Amino acid sequence: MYTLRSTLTSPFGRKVRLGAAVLGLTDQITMVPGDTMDANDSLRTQNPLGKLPTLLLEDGTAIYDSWVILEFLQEQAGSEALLPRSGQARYTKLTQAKLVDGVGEAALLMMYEARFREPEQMSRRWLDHQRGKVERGLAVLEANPPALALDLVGIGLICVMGYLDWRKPLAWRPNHPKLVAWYDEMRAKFPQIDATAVPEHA
Ligand SMILES: N[C@@H](CCC(=O)N[C@@H](CS)C(=O)NCC(=O)O)C(=O)O
Repeated sequence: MYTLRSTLTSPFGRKVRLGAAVLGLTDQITMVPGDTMDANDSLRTQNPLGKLPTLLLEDGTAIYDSWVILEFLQEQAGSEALLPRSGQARYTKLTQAKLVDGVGEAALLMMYEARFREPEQMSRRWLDHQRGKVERGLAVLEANPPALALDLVGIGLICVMGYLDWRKPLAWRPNHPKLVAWYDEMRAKFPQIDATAVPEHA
């Protein structure tokens, strides 16, 4: 049994929840919410970075971040469903997945700019810098949408799109019709996607 420090709203935590569903490990994971803003939350002793998600093994060992947790769970499941174990295909998938994760991290930083700074302190330059990463990344993905698969790339992109729809750091839908179609097809194909979505009133 594993303990997952996460929330239902964390996009990176959702990556782990979706990956666990694909690997058939959902029943082995109990989620314990973490508050990244609470200095007294044990999260900061489990993971000095104080970030969600963090996976705790039965002996207390902590595994982070989402990427490492997914690799760990895949190995536990004896599967290659998320990422090929070796060969060129592994590195192609890893690079695509890093692009997707980078888009998600830039979107998160755009939101954090508003969360951590007073309105008059917010840097337009910094926001534009992060927005550039999101826009360039999405443009590349729009030109060549990933396979309709819940692997590391598909999982990551679903979580990024869910986050963009929820927090709305920018409007991504009007300029990315192929990605919108990809998202809709993925949701129709894999019920785990809506099952792990941010709850309606979060
Ligand atoms: N690279 C990390 C990113 C995790 C991350 O940024 N999580 C956010 C919540 S979605 C967080 O913990 N933020 C709090 C902070 O950065 O202090 C991963 O893939 O797990």
